[in-house]
Amino acid sequence: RLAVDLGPNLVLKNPVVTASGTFGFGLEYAPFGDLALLGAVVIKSVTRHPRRGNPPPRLVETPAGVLNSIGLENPGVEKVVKEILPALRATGEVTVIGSVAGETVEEYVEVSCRLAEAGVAALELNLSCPNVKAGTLFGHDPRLAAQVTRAVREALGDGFPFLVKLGVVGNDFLAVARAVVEAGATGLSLINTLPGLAVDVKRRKLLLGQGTGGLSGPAIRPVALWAVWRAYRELRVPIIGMGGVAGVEDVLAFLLCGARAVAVGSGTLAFPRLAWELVEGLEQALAKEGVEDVRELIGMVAGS
Ligand code: RRO
Repeated sequence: RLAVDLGPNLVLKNPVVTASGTFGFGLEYAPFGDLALLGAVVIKSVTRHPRRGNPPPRLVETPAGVLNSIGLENPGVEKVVKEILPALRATGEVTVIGSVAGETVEEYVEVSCRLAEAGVAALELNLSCPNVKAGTLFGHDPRLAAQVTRAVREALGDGFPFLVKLGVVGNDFLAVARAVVEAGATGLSLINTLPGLAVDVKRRKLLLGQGTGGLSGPAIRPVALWAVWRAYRELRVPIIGMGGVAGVEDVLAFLLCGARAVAVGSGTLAFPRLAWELVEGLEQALAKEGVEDVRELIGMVAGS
């Protein structure tokens, strides 16, 4: 009842996945439940070389959501392939989606190929990191986005599923989405965090080390639903929807707007078992509504 296909050669056992970056490489989430029961684990974005990330503080909680300024900290693709992916697999039959970031087309291609060779089920090309200098370069320009997508597609060969993750501020995200789909991406991940900042009024000081950060959580949910709905209507490709998912209602809303899978991120800070609860809750909700197959819901929202 819960299986969804997210592209060529990629069937998830259910639509609930973890958002990239939320649990580092997924191992941090393993103490809370069996990762193999989730649709997939999307790992933190990986670059060719290790990166230390931005100066602290890197996380600020606001009533509307969480601001992060991690700055793409990661141990580099070598360590991820040699140590982290094997450790993740040792926990069980986990479906792993690799997330890739970089500063050049060559870096995206190299990291994508290394992760694909290491056996990830699919890739997510992160063209929208808000917290590093070159982070949104590719995701803000349809031509550059298509260029990096085409290069990765050619290197991976036909048939390997890869999605492109986009933000929706400062770019014409639909134009970028159209360009990457034409260039060979098999789907989209929508949305990355939105730009934001928080202020310590007493000290007259910005609260994040780098000044600005990426906002996630309930505040961005309507924006994310809108982006998923727009992209689905126009492009009809598989989409992982994310932004402020906190309950089964939110999962259903994303599916109805056209998402094939739904990622949880900052909602797990308060409820670490959220992802597993959403899988169970979705099963129950479908049974209650007499929906035989979750795929019946995808894109089925009607206007008023
Ligand atoms: O590491 C980060 O600061 C980060 C990344 Br790569 C991203 O894609 N989105 C985000 O909110 N933070």
